[in-house]
Amino acid sequence: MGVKITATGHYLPPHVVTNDDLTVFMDTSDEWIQKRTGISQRHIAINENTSDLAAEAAKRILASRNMDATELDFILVATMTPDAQSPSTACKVQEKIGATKAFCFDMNAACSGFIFALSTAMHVMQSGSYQKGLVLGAETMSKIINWQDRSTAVLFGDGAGGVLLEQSAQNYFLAEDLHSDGTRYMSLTADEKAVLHPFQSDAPKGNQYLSMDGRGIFDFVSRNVPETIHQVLEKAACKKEDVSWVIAHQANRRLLEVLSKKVKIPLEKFATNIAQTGNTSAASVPILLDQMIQEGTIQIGSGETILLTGFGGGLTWGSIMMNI
Ligand code: 4VN
Repeated sequence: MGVKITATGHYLPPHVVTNDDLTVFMDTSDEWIQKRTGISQRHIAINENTSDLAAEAAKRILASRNMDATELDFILVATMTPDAQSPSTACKVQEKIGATKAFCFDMNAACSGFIFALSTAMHVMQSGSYQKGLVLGAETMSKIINWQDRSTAVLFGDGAGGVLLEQSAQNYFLAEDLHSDGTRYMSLTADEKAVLHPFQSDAPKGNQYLSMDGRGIFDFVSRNVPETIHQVLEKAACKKEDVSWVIAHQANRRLLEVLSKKVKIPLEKFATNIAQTGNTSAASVPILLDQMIQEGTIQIGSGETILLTGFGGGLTWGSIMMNI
């Protein structure tokens, strides 16, 4: 039983915030942000929540395949910024697009969310019980960012992307390698919930904002992500030269340079859109994949080998090798 990606799509909210726009209320500069991160601008959602972005991406995916939402068996949304704890973002997407038959749920693996969700959905489909499903990564990071904190506020943006999975005779997924290290969960926290009941005097107060040990995360990624890339290549019995594109989570351009050097895959094979979108967490990989397909750099059905890799809060990290 095989599974393949048959369509992709993405949606970026129209409001663009440039680095210079940030300097109006924050002590930072376009030069510093570009040099340290590669980011020039990000899209910020105005009057749209995560499910709105995800639903728009979903509509675009279905339109590109000429498929009706009623054909979907499931919708899986990877997000760390859901509209609410309940209902799930995926159920709101279902309502917005009319996917009446689908079962819907969210998954949270922070910036690795799309990789973990794609793996999960692929295995759900390999059971043979489902024909068609959407896997979306969608975030409104702007609502959990502390806009007074220049060390994190300059890094993130909003957006959504995703893929349509369908059953096929051949399996296009070659290998995967997924990891977590919960002992280092403090390295990236966001929207920690307060305990509101009256039975505990020292109840946690919660913290809405994203908080990140940037140096710690950067070092973790530099060490662990080359390893998962090597692992997934080995599991797929592929050579580095077989990889047409590495589509990595867009967290920092300098990090992509570090990864390229360490795994000895040329930087030209590391796709990037961070200059335009910033770090969109779980949405970054599917947004970039769809942009490359739309501009014709990657063609569905070409059989090219693509390596997807994600990493971030949890800590979580992992890779998927696939043919497209
Ligand atoms: C993976 C990474 C990051 C991340 C960490 C640090 C960082 C991005 C710190 C140093 C600073 C420039 C910015 Cl590597 C975030 C996530 C979460 O998605 C995942 N930027 N920086 C500098 O140069 O001073």
